[in-house]
Amino acid sequence: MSYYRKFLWAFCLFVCFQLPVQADPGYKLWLQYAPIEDARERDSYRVFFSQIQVMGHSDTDAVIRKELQLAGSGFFPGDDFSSVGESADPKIWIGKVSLLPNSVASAQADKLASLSEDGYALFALEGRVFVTSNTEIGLLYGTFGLLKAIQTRQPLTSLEVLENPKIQTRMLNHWDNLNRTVERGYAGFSIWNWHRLPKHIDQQYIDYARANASIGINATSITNVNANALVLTPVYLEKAAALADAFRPYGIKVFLTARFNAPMQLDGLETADPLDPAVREWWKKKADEIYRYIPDFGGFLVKADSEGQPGPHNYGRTQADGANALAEALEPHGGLVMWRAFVYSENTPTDRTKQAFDEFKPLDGKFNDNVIVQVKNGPLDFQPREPFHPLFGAMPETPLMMEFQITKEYLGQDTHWVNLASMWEEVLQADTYAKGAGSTVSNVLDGSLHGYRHTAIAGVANIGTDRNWTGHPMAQGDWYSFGRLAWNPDADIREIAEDWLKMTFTNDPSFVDPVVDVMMKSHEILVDYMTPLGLHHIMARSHHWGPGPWVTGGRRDDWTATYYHRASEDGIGFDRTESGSNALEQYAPEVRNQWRNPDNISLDYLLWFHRVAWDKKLSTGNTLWEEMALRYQRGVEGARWMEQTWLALDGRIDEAMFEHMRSFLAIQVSEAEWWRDACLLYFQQFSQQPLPAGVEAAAHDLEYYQGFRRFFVPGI
Ligand code: GCW
Repeated sequence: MSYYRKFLWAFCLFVCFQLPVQADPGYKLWLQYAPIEDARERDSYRVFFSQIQVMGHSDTDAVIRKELQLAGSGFFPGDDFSSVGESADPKIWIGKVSLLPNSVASAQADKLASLSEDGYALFALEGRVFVTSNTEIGLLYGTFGLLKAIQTRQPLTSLEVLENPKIQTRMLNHWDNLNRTVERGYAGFSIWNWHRLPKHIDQQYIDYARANASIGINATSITNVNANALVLTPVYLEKAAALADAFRPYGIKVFLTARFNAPMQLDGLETADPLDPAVREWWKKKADEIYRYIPDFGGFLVKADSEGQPGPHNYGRTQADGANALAEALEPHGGLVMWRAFVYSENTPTDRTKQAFDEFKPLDGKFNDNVIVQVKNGPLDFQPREPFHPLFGAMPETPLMMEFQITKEYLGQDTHWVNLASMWEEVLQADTYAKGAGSTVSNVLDGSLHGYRHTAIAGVANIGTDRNWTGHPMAQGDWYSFGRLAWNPDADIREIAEDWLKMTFTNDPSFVDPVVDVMMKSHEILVDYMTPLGLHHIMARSHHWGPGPWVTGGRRDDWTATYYHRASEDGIGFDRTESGSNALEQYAPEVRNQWRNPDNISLDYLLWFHRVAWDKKLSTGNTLWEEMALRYQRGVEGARWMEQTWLALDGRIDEAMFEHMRSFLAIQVSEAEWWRDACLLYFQQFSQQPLPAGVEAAAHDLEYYQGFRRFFVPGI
């Protein structure tokens, strides 16, 4: 080799080692544990972090030690954390309440007495920090609480935290198929690599468990509700068991989706009739078998009699008959049935939004003790804005759980930035008036309103094989917020957003403040450019991406847009008052009275419940047509403002992340314009009025938007 070549080689090697390893901050989610840059802050935390004692030696304690090691090496690069947790003279003490030194226990008696299962306390006393709980999992949650305090730069010497989860089962629902496609998934394929399971436990499963435990999620249903019965066979149970084993130290239980006719599909029974003794026996044997693989199996999540899924209707039985057959099988093992209320049929002539209530309300009290009915946030289907589901507050004898959709099927899928917590908060804080004013949906869910024996909440996961898990970097925040709201449905969503931003990106207020502001306004902005004034279900057919107010005809009327908006020259909107479908009667009188009058109802829900003439004057002083056009325009301007706000943050965070967001925001702005233009051109055919001043005209004609085709949209 010539001298010159040798030199070139040496130079290349030198350069390679100098370059930072290709950063992939997205993978680490909110558990970045970035170095603490400010020297004074670093020193003050290091004093504590260098002397930690973890009292226990269970698998969960091992997980705690490992997390501390990871966090320590991140916060204080270069320090040695190989024996973290072994300090004999601790500055941070992590252990169960029963092991607390007497003097500490008596000084904190009140706090400790109010710790419920898996709750934790963090407090500083005489120069030490204590992390304590009654359970091992509570200690893990407490450890994550401590790390969050450091990540968000809380001074440890004044820590005073008492956290009890308000909802017992806080779960993710994966709509993941066994072939690894994900229904309504926009972040790649399923992270469950069934082919390599059970022998290979990917690090990603562990990181998934860490992330979930850090926000208190304690259950996961790993397969699609449009279920494949194969998951209940030994080949797959062995694989599911391997996942359950990996998740156990993190306090996460595995649930599976059960296909209602599995007895027929798997073992050739002639029927799946839930009242047939052979069918009941089949489910019992199946449950026994599952518990041999997964001793702490959580239970079944079931979609029945909906969108082609088999169910008790096939045998003239009720939803309670169906749920109870499975519940009876799980009961001896302590398992739960989560039975979805998303039941509707094109053959039922009533308004689709009424059908779940009509079917389930009369069954209140008829479900076995280990059944929870899982209800979507609104009566239709995860639209950008829906009123709360009328079943909340109407089933005092049957535990109801919430189903939110974290994946953004109807909210821009993977490229729009919208903080879903704002939408969820609106529903959680809605007043059902079930027991007078203040009977919020959150109080239904946490069991305080009706004294439910089980409480639960689920979010349809937005997780996939994308390097950053969720496709959109900001969609990680939806996963995070879901966990925090599942733990406490009354938590402050601004605080949640701030914590998440600080943990994920930076504590720099010149980044955090404007971004929180965008997050808090983003939902309203999206609603404005997609479905203002209570419009709903006006998206494209089947893949649901982009506008499709013209969608009509086909196999099912209740899957079209015209069924819902009913636009004509006289006006627009679905009359759900007494003169129409009377869906309003499903709400408590106080709610009904607020909403029945088109002049009193919030404009946000106007066209959900009312049919309104185009030239009706609204409270804003605009006609309906003007208001609609102005809101679409306002939405577009909002999206542009989000983009501008982001562009001004250049240089404040990781460059690749900044660029990722920049390009997504450009997509969001152009899609907001697409929604506005397509919808206004379509509705203008009926309103027959010009666009009001300030609303930009579309670049193309309606035909162009209607002819717009896209192939292979993900998620179906
Ligand atoms: O929103 C609809 C989706 C379906 C989904 C269904 C459900 C899993 O378009 O993809 O199926 O809801 O919630 O069951």
